[in-house]
Amino acid sequence: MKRGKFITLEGGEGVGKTTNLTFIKDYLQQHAIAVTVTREPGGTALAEKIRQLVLDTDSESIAETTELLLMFAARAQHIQHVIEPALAQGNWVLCDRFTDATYAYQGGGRKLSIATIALLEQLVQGDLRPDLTLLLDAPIDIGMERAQKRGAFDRFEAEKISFFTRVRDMYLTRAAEQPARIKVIQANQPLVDVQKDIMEVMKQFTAC
Ligand code: T5A
Repeated sequence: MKRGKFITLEGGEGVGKTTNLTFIKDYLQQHAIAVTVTREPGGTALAEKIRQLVLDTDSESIAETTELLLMFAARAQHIQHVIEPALAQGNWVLCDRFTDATYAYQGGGRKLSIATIALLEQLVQGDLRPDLTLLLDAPIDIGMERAQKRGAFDRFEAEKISFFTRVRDMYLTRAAEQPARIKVIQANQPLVDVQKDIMEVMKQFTAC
């Protein structure tokens, strides 16, 4: 059985990851590719409980290191129970956020050590890395405005603009360092144009 491909969607708050996840899933299915759609933090019953813990605004103040370890704890569970079995079966996995989010939010936003994140990445993932990452990038005010329309803010969305500026900068730095894997999509365009750009990337990727 040929191993599936691992695709992740990344970006700041409200840039359109969830909206475009469905678009990419439909594109892959139209090309007869079996796809498993999932998200982080989350993707298994236990990892979804961890998601609730880290996004909940009512919880006790969460230490930054606790937050980092919870992200990787959820990821370890997700990889073992969902991502690896799906890839091994030949399914493609389409994941709403993965470890680039940890570099961006805990590394960039919270200013935690990148070397520590890299160490945990190695411990939890071994050689597993996304084959393709679509980074939806938009000015912070646009994403926040879209996220606001959707309802009450979670624990991350309640952060300050300076936090999101560091998140965005870290994402863009990683995209500049890994241009073969991370494709930047201008997400401040009308949805139809965002999806045209995504389609171009997907055409090239599925042709390989
Ligand atoms: N996190 C996660 C970490 O800190 N570390 C980690 O390691 C990981 C994995 C998860 C939170 O956890 C943090 C980061 C996050 O803060 P989440 O739900 O994955 O939360 O992330 P959010 O960014 O909060 O997800 P959202 O659902 O808010 O945003 P999306 O999915 O990017 O946006 P979406 O698709 O819901 O769109 C928002 C609105 O905009 C509209 C949509 O219709 C929708 O109404 N829209 C557009 N409008 C106009 N033009 C376009 N081009 C549009 N595209 C979408």
